[in-house]
Amino acid sequence: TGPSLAVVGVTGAVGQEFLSVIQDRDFPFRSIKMLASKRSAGQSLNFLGQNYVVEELTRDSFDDVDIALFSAGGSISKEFGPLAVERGTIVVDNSSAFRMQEGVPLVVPEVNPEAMEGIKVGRGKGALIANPNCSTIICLMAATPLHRHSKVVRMVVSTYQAASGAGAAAMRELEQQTHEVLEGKPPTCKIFQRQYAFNLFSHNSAVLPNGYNEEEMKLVKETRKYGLVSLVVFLSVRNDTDVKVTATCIRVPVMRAHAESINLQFENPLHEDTARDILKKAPGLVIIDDRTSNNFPTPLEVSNQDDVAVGRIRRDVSQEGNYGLDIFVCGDQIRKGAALNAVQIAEMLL
Ligand code: 11C
Repeated sequence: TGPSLAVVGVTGAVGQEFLSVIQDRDFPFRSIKMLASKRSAGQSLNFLGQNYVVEELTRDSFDDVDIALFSAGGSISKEFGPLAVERGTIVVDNSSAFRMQEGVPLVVPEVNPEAMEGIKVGRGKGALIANPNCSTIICLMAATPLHRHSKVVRMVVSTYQAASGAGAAAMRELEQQTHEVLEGKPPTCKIFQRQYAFNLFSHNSAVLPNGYNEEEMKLVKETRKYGLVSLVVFLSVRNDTDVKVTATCIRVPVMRAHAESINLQFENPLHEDTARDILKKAPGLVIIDDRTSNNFPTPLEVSNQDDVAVGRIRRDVSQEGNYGLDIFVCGDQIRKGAALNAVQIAEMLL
């Protein structure tokens, strides 16, 4: 019983994580298709004790598929997403292809579940739902609960992004370079064209005419798609897109979890103790905020974990009174930043 599933890009880092999350959460399904490019087709794969052969993604792959989880890059999503929808499949897409398209819900289940209202399996209708960029998801998991309490008027985000955001090959490159550098050899630079191990650099996405890179502008635009997402529900200010957001995105030599420093400015005062209480109760968050032992979130301890960790919760001393807060978050990029969020969306479709 359950829906018929397809995983598109099943051999990639996120594709593989879709399978672990489906397994961990006991997601019900009656069948599952493992889809990938021609290059990976034919590989065999064991999932839940059963052998599957990876099939080539084609125009006919979606006959009889209720839910398709896509993570195979924007161009594959653009080509095959709409075809799947035509065939009645609900597509949860992890790429940036449809995120800013009007009518496509951009969803973090803890943040704005109402955005996908009316989309359900069994109604015979296909639909597209977009998973936000991982940096946006991880940021909004902490910023939204605070925003619901006291409206955020400006947010300044600085990210420390892991290799996994650039895919499995980038993770392998970081590992290989680390060995090479320690052995005194020149590092092999294929994915980033520069030394990554023992280094950091501005995010590798294209730099735009305004000086921001694409990753930074995703954080800005995706956050504003619904307004700092769900103030919507609590303040009934639908589509309040006036939150000011700026971001600096940096790639750091960490394997699979992103860290973000977030500065928030509020319309009304929000004391740091109140903020801590709000964050403690927020779903999907864990607080690591021990000033005495200087213990705060780290990418390593959230790796392979579902929850996003938040700490360094403190009043911004550059602002009068309690109008500003600084926080630091870490979240597993492949899990909550991609696969887990998509599977949570799929759960809401049932
Ligand atoms: C990174 N967030 O860490 C990126 C990768 O729009 O889904 C994912 C890009 C996206 O590099």
